[in-house]
Amino acid sequence: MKETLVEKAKTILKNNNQGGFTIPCEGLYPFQWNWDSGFIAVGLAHIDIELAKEELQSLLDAQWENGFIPHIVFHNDSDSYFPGPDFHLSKLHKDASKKYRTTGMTQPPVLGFVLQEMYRIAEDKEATLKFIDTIIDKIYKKHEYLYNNRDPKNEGLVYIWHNWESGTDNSPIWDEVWETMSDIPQYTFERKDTTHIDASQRPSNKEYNYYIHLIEVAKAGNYEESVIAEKSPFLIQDPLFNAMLLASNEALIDLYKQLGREERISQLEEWTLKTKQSLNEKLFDEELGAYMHYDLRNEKRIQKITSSSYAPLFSSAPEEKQLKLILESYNQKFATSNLYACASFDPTHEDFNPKKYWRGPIWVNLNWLIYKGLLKHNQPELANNIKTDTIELIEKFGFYEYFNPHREISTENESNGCGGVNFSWSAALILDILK
Ligand code: 9YW
Repeated sequence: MKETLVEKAKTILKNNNQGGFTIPCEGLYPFQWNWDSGFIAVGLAHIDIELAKEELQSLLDAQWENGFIPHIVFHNDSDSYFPGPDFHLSKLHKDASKKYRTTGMTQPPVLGFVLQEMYRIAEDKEATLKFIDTIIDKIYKKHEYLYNNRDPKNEGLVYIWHNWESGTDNSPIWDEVWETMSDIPQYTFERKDTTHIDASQRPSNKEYNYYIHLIEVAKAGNYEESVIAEKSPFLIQDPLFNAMLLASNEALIDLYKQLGREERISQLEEWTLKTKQSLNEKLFDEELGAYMHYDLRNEKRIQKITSSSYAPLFSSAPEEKQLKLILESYNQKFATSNLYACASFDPTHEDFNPKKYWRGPIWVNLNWLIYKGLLKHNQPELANNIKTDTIELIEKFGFYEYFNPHREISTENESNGCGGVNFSWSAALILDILK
């Protein structure tokens, strides 16, 4: 059985490879996405480390002059996705890639720890370290960009200005933000995602109108960070995004040490310390036992638990005190016997929807982060549960984009698999989970 899963996963990655980079899902997502490529590189490292290197190189090839690494690289043309390059217009920013059209936003900064994972998996450590030496500074530059431009109060927590930057597009977290945007224009647009996927499993048109508006605000300021910080109605400190930054800082420190290169370590250590402290002091909620999102524009914490709330487990952030509370809330709400782990939104909350994208379904990348995080924090039993659930979901239903967490679903013929099929990071990360 394990062999078949591995073979299937390899075939998906091969089919989604476009020569140098991998698309997340045929038709639905026809370009290169930033954090997808990071997770895909982890899987590719198990198949052929050279493919993993190409994956990262093709993404970094589109890095902007100021260090920014965009969320989508439009290497190719395709009219199966909206909004495409003509809408995003990255050329509005003076430092944008001159080689490729991209978006003007980014995604959770996973690349630092992806390099570390590649090094762990690689057979030829020496050659892999040499490769790392050629690109590590580019990733450092991205971290520098984030800390210098997106942390206006110097708290060690960087903001995101669009829900697409969070990676968790239509999470119920954003509902409160949308409520503050009641006076925005009604845009005319033609969605493509709902031509591929059942609309009931995707965000609504009303939500897309907010997504479009945020990009229009950023474009009006030519994607200049200072204008966005001043004008965007969406300015959030996201626990997943900041946990990825922290874990990547920590990985970069480790890799620079291995490379015998000291010059950037003290800056990375300073950022690491600050981010860790603020995650625990500002974003951790003792009553809910999880890390919260903070709305910087409206100066308030958003009191809802999502799978992003547990992502800091992947970093060194949780101390004994936070860990104890996290395990309590996780066991009480997410790891119950009627559910596969781990739902993307609090299953006990009225906004939970088991089939709607980031409002409840399970995502393999978040499962992988939480699985590794539980191992890091010495919780082998819980880690093993999330591992077996992830394998079972894929084995039973296929390599879907997301899964209904209910173990027993009402109609017999209904599958737990939702969204896109033959999804790249589901394939890539199962290869790592199975090792
Ligand atoms: C979109 C590609 C992306 C992921 C995001 C996920 C979804 C939709 O698909 O975004 O139109 O960008 O939410 O995390 O990177 O797989």
